[in-house]
Amino acid sequence: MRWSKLMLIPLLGILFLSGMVGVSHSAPITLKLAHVVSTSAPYHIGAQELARLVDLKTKGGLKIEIYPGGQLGKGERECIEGLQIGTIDLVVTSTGPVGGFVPQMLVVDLPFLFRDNAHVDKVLDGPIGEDLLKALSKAGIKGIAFWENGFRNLTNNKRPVNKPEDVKGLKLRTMENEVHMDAFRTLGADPTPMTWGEVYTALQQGVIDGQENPINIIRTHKIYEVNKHLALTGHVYSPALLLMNEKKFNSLSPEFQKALIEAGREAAKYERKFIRDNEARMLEELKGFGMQVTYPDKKLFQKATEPTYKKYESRFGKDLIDKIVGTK
Ligand code: EAX
Repeated sequence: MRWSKLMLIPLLGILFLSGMVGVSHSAPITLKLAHVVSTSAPYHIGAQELARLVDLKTKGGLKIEIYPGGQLGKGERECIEGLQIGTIDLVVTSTGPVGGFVPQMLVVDLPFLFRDNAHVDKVLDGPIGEDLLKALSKAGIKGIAFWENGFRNLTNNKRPVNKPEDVKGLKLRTMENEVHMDAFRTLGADPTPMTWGEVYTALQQGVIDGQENPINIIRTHKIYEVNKHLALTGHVYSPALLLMNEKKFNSLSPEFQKALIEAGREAAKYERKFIRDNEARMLEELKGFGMQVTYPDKKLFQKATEPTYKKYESRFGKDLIDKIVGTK
């Protein structure tokens, strides 16, 4: 009996349907990513780019579902706790609360440690940043990449701030970060640690007088509606982090792990660029919304917060701080 080519078609059909030929498509793995900021904020913009890149690099094998605005945890500390127990897979967070899980991460929150964006990128994308990411493993956390929150500035409802003395007596919300709290105590303020999700209402009700955050957070969370004065102190550079539950990361194939790391670092550049490209526009918009902006002499604030430096030098090691400050 002569096999005609035509007879092959139903045979291939049966083989294909039986899964013996054709491309095998196992179900995609979906990772839950949490952050606490609005969908207009840079963390969200960066997370969307991360999801796009991961999907591309894994040909749809790995998907990221983004849960914005504190849906999976009111504050960043709660999100990191969820990541540790595995209810959340990925978190984008400022380094603020991370020092509570891995104390040496607090070093990056020292006032005036970073000179400018170029200095930030050199340190955080180099061996010092790599070591800090690796240190997160002690807390069951995989540090994928340093993203950006930005240089923090001071807002309040009481008075314009032009010099350190103007901060005396202000009831200021800080992140749950002992270095920030110490710096503001040194300035004579009354620091109150609070998760991000409660800050707007606390300002609205006058429970606190002010808070401090980068321009992009002040703008995208409408802080201008509840705080009149903005002082461009730039008192701390606040890195952000893309974190993952380490067990979950290790359970992925080497190809997916590589794709996630690559995508996380490419999205870092994208997110930082978004912040830096939009900072001037956002500041003008804040002025348009009626914020009274002052430009204090940063050197005076740097001098006034030096005691915090001295206090933590012994904690983090003078050599690490000198290495960061000395990075050109
Ligand atoms: O990470 O809590 C804060 O002030 C953070 O800067 C904000 O949530 C973005």
